[in-house]
Formats: sequence, C-alpha cells, structure tokens
Amino acid sequence: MQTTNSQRLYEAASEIIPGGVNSPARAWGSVGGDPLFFTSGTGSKITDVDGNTYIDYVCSWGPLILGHSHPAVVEAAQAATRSGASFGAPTEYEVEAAGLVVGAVPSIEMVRFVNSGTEASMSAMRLARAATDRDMILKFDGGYHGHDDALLVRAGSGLASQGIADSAGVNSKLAADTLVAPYNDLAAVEKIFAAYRERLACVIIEPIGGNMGVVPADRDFLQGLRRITRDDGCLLIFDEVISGFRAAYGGAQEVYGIEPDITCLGKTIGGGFPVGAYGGSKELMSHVAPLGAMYQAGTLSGNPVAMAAGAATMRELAKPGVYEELARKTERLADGLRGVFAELEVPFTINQVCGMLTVFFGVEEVTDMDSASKNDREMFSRFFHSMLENGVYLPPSPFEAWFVSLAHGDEDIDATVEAARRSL
Ligand code: KE4
Repeated sequence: MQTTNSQRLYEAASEIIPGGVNSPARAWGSVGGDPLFFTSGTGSKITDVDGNTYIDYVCSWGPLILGHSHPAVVEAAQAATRSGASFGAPTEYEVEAAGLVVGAVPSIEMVRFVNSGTEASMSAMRLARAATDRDMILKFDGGYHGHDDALLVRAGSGLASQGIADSAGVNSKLAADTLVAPYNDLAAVEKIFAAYRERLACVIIEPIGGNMGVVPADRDFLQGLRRITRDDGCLLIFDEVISGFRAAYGGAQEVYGIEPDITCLGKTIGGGFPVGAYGGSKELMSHVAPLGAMYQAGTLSGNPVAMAAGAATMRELAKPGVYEELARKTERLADGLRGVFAELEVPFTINQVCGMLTVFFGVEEVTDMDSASKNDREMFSRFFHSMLENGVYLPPSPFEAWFVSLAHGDEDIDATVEAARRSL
C-alpha cells in the first residue's frame, strides 16, 4: 500500500499540530504506524491522499450514520452556507432541529444545542449540580464523556473509589468529587449511595458503552440505577452521544424503556458538523440561562449549517424501516465475522447493537472495562493493519466501536468478512 503523501502530510502536520492530529483518537498509538490522511468519502467508502480506497467503519467516530456525502446532507449544508453560515442570532434551522430531537428522544421535552459531546456532558453535569445543589458525581470505569476535568478520572484502587486524575492538568480537587464504579455492577453503586447518601448531584453513564469497545448495560443494572438515583434525589444522565439516533431512533433509552433525567447527544445529530446537545424535562431545563441561574453559552451553538445538516440527517433516520435495515446490516457483519473467527483457535467475542459492534480477541465475554482490558491488543494491531491492506479501515483502537452506516451494502459487508478471513 503506497502511503507517500500521507507520510509527507503527517511529517508537516507533526511540526505544527501536537502529534500531527487534532484529536489523539486519530493517532495510531494503540495500533502502531502513522495515521493516514484522507481526501474524500462517498457512502461507505473513504479514499486517502495516496488514492487508496477503504470500506470505512470509523464513519467519523459515529456521525456519518447515513454514510459519507449523503446527498440530502450535502444539499442542506450547501443551502445553509449560501444563505449565511452564522448569525449569532436564532434561526429557523435550530427550531427544526430541536423539534426533531424532542420528537425522537422520550425523555427530552426541551433541548439546548452546543458544539460537541464534551460540551454536552459538561453542561449536563453543571445543570445537575445547579438543580440539586450537590457537588459530587459518579461515572463508570471505561466510560468516556469528553474531556471535561471532572470526567478525566479513572478508578482508583478498590471496588468503588474516588476518582484519580487520568490526565495531566486536571484539577485534583475536582477529580476528588468524582466517584468511579465498575460498569454493570449494581452492588458497587449501592455501596456508593450508602456511603454518599444525598451528596451525589448525578450519575453519568453511557447506557450502551462505546468507549470500552461496545458494551451494552445489563437491563437490570440500568433499571437498578434508575431506581437508586430517583430514591436518592440524584439525577441520572444518559450520555447518548454515540447511542443516540443509532441504537434506535430514540436511542438506548427507547431500547431499554428507561428514561434518564438528562440526555447528552452529539455526533449523529450534526451529520458530520460540530454539534452536541443536552436536554430533559421543561422543569429541569428551566434552570438553564437565560431562564435560570445555570450559565452556559456558545458563539456557534445551533449554527445554521450544522443544524441544517443535522436536521437533514434526522429526517432521513425518521423514515420507516431505517433501524430494521441498520440492525440487519450489523447482524450480517457480526455473524459473518463470527463464522470466520470460529475457525481460529483463540477465543474471541463480538458485542453488537444496532449500528455498531466491537470484536474482542483473546476474551470470551466483555461486560465491563476490566474484561475489555483483557483483549489481545497485539493481535488487534496486526489485524488492524492487515485489514487496511485488504481495503478495510477500522477504528485504530481495540476499545472503540466499529460503526456501520446505512450506506454499507451487503457487498461491502461480505467483502469485509472476506478481508477478515484473509487477514486472519
Ligand atoms: P466530542 O467532544 O468528541 O464531540 O464528544 C465526546 C464524547 C462524549 N460521549 C461519548 C459517549 C463519546 O464517545 C464521546 C467522544 N467519542 C470519541 C471516540 N469514542 C470521539 C473521538 C475523538 O475523541 O476524536
């Protein structure tokens, strides 16, 4: 595979951008080698700057659920750009996009748009603190909610522990107000609430984990979490930045039939443009400025181009049969890969939900970060590079979701399974 132009660009980028990338997830630290630079995407395919084309399972880490350059999205973004990219004042686009979100997500009566998933979760936590007048939060090991200081913490020693900063520069006092528990472990959550009764402002969780690789919550765990938080007056935040409009039109909360107090969205609702959102009941959202005392603002929040692209995406997703088709495609890929890996002597497991899956090598069951961490990373690295040689672009980390889009046809999926056979 010829990668001369990627190399040249990577060297130039590395002089003036940290690590040559604008997000560390794009660096190939976990798999080795240097990141490819891309020049175009159409449907399920992307092409790098050396002309190599791949079937894409990163899909911009989730936003491109319709595939690259979907005509309805391109047309909406072009029209919005031509009539004025931004006003710093309200536009009709925001009202339309908000109407689509409120119409889709069971727990959202009112929504505020921001520019990223990080901003969404950061604002959701501030709202929870404002509404409860409490400081502490609980997150789960393996949960990623963006790079807000309070969330860049990892589990300390012991079952349920006070957060330890997981990044340089995180305010250690803030980190100490974040508790961390193992995912899918209701006993650990019960212990925390017994020890910190009425001191937790919120619990923030990915109802379907996407940052350990795909790890769905057990239904009884999530139901228990809803009960415990409600009894304690602690707010429950579902971070659906990945699962929103992907696991179902109404997200994981539609799949599980469990309503959080606040939902965070992002990625898919922007159609590839920078968007995040947080929402909940009208009563709760009345705390948000200018209605209430909780301040949150943003120059480009609700940007017309992003709103137009997001609304076009959500309108496509609202069409009948879309999620049955996305689930079918995901199932075809997962089953095809299971068939190939079954010929292997090594254990493996595939966690899947509609629109996304993760292959874990070397482990037979993954239900939390601890079990996910047992996967064979060396094998994944070799598999990643071999799949690249065979024309398939996977996320460059064993702890990420492979995203399936509506543009992935059966021939793409079958070619991916064939590439996996050759790679293994
Ligand atoms: P952003 O700030 O990156 O838009 O969203 C943060 C975020 C929040 N919540 C969840 C569940 C997320 O998965 C993310 C971001 N996801 C990562 C990869 N899984 C994005 C890739 C990157 O950081 O470049």
